[in-house]
Amino acid sequence: MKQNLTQKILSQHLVSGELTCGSEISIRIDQTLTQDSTGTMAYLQFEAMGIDTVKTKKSVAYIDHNTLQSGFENADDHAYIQSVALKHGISVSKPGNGICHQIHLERFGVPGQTLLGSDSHTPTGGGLGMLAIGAGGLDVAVAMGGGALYLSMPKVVKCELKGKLSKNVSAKDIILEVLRRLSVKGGVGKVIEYTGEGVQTLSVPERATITNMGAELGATTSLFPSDKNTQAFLQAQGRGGDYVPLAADEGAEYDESLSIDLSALRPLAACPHSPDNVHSIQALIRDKGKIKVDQVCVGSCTNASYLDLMRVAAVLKGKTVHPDVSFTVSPGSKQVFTMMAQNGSLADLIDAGARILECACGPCIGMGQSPKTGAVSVRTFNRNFYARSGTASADVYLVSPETAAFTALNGYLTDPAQEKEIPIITPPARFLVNDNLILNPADFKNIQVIRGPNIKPFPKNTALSDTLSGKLLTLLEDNITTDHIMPSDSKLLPYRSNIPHLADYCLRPADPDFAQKAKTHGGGFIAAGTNYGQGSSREHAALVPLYLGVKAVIAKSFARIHKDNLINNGILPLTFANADDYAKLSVLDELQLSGVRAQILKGDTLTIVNKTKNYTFTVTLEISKRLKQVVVDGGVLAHIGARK
Ligand code: MIC
Ligand code: SF4
Repeated sequence: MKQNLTQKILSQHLVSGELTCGSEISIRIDQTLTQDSTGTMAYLQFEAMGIDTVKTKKSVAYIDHNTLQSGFENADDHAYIQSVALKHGISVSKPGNGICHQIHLERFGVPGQTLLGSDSHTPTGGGLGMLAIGAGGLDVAVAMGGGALYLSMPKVVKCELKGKLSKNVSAKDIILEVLRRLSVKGGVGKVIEYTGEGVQTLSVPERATITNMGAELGATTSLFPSDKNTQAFLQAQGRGGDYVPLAADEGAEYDESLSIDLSALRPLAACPHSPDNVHSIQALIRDKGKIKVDQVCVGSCTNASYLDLMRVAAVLKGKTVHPDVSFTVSPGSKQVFTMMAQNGSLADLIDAGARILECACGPCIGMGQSPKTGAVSVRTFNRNFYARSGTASADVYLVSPETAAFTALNGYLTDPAQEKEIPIITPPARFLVNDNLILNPADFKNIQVIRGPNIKPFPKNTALSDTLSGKLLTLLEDNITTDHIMPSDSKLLPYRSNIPHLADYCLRPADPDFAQKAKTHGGGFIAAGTNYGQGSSREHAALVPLYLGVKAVIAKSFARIHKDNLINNGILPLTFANADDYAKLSVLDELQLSGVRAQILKGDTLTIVNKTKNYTFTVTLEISKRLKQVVVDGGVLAHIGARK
């Protein structure tokens, strides 16, 4: 049978199941990655599993998110991660080495292998032809221990790229166009596979920009073939031996398809507050006039490659950033940073007025550089969710590096297609390779795990009760993100290993009184619209509600990673059988489910009694038999314990 590339990689890694859409499969995981803001929890969970050494081909613990050390907390987390990782056979990428996805692409990704990462942008590896998937920390901990990843077989969408990008139009504009067409929920349950002659016009880092931001579609992952450009990239990284050619079979079938004419594409921007609120910059200027800009930030795992930053430097060379713009640059990795220092382009950026930040996530996750009140901030990042910048009143636009560079000079949102052509920058024949900030476990013996006072135990669930009752604590709208559920900024990120501290901030951007209500009523239920839990993979968005006594979330639909995180922690992700029932609910209605365990194990529907309004409604829990047992046991750790 003719296979698409997704099917090929999946069948080579298949442990159980059949590749039919929607059915549960499990796959072998070759590599894992964690980062520090999800890593502490993932390693605490890994330790709880009692496994000595990881069973993967390669596992790397990156420290790249929580790098502002304004108290002891982040440094405590770093020390814990470094020691626990080395002890268990995991390589460590020290702070200063760069952003996990950029480094993994440069130094570790292998075409055709599987990668599971405790970060939603793990699909960046798809730019190299890897099947790279983001997940919660617990799933990654299981994979490190040699366990398979269970997922429901996604639909495979063919995205055919035709032609070639025109002047100053960028790979970022391609993914913004896909987001414009498919929306932030358009990719749920799907893999986006890129094909067509346009693929050959894109280098690996450009492909990685596209697969990275495919996370914003809600997609399981995105995938490019492995071809001559992949080979050139790996050779330039001194890893030519990792190259394998990979492509879909000629005439392979896909579940859905779309096609993009690259030559017709114009520079785009995702407007506040959603990555799919995409408009052409030309149209924005036409409709709104000049949009004055206060801040421009270049960086993040989407757009901080050597090519991206060299283009920005080429625009800024010999010029000065607009007087009203604060302009920051965070290189994606030490490799990028050093190469730009050596070839002088870093000097061009500094000279033009760039505020050079360390190579880390930085402003993308609100680790510093929050803009001023009511600011317009133009960023090359991948998420512009409400309040994520750390300034709730700010308007964040997501654009390409080319758009960002001209905007920084002009002081207003600028269409780069109307500016002079940026000289073509060819990928280097040889990147500068120096892995001295990667610690290898083989070089460290008799490691003691360092647990500073910021490392607190995490909440564990117990077997599901047969009767669940309590108040409906909140009624939320569509597209609630995990940034709403568990906000992150420079003040909160240091407490990622301290769930009791985080609890007070749960859902604050969406419902400021939520934590108080949950505490007053001893827990209860959450109800929401479609695509609940989109965005970050942070398991904290399940662990914190668990700590606050949330028993079930009832939504019109869920985002994949968050739904898995809820199940993994024994919270029921229930879907309204009839979406109209959402509107009948009011906050503080008393809800009750009885005979829950038997209902779950026997079928896919459950009945909820609204005791306040005296009616019943039906919800569904359409998950595999295996997951039903997990949730009934009280989550993955309780499930493993119960079955030992
Ligand atoms: C993000 O971009 O939101 C993060 C921070 O990288 C998260 C992980 C986290 O919340 O720690 C992600 O994308 O999964
Ligand atoms: Fe870091 Fe931002 Fe990428 Fe998340 S999206 S991994 S915070 S750079």
